[in-house]
Amino acid sequence: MKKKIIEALNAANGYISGEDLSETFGVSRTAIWKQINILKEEGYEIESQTRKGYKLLKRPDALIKTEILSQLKTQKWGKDHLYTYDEVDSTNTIAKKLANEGKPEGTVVVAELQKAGKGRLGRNWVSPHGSGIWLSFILRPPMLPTNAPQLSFVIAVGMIQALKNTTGLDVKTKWPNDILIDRKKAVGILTEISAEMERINYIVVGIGVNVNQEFEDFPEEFRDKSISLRMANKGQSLSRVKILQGILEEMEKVYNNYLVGGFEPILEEWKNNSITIGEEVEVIMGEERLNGLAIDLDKDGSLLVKKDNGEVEKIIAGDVSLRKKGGHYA
Ligand code: BT5
Repeated sequence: MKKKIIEALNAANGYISGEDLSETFGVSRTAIWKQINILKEEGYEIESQTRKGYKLLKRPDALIKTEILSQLKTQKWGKDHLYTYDEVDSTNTIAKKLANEGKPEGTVVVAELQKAGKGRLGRNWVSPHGSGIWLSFILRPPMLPTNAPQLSFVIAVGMIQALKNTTGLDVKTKWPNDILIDRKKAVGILTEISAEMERINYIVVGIGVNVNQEFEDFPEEFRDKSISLRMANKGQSLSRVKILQGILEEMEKVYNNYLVGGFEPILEEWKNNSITIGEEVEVIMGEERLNGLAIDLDKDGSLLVKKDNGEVEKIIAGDVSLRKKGGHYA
């Protein structure tokens, strides 16, 4: 009902009377008035005038259902199973719980704030209130668990296309699935899997997008390695709702294309947008460190690094830093 009222107010492009709304939706004027009050509490600016009715002045850039669902052009994702929260420990934890309860592919969880946002390998992901997109979704790909690493690339390609479409910024992939702008991290991706030997039960993909933070909002220890879309957009803030919609739409498309068309086109697209290939890199794999030139990706997505002695190493998993005079970038 709230969503319908917002759409009606939006379409009216001026005042619309409580009576018209109540007739259109077949509910009492008091019911309409109650919904309007809830919308105001959610951050919508709505003017009410005794004779004229209601007029929508401003929509909030809040990750709430009414906003996300309005004009969301996915086939399925986020439509029937969308969970929005003001505050959570981690959206991935919630998505895993929902997946264990049997929620379907395309179930989406978003929060305004994460108190214990997770990075890979037990690291943390800083997720302040209202300035980023902290998102997780459930996948149930009909494939062998051994192919699951391919999904990291599918997700990265989906993100690149979504961010290009919605912001026009020059976004790049860093192996395996960071998204960088100006060589700094704008997006982090954490993929968690539940599988048996021959079947994937589910995959939860967690994506953190720094949208409207300013330089000082990042903790000092990784300020020089992090960036928000706003910082890259000459300080102009961006609509998190529009970007989230773009992510869901593009991700659903890229994922479905991958299920039909296979990994090769994904890998091509990843490489076309990569800032890794051709760079001097340092790879950290547990205790081990390796330096060399990133020359290509293997057809399974592994990183091929040519060492100084000319040998080529195939890296299946690890943390890659791009080397630059005087320092390293994460
Ligand atoms: C990642 O880990 O990049 C995966 C981050 C995934 C976050 C999303 S948010 C929604 C979902 N729910 C969750 O709980 N998580 C997912 P990793 O490659 O390990 O990078 C973590 C490192 O990046 C940290 O150790 C910091 O150095 C740095 N970092 C932390 N917060 C950051 C931020 N907001 N922006 C840029 N860098 C950050």
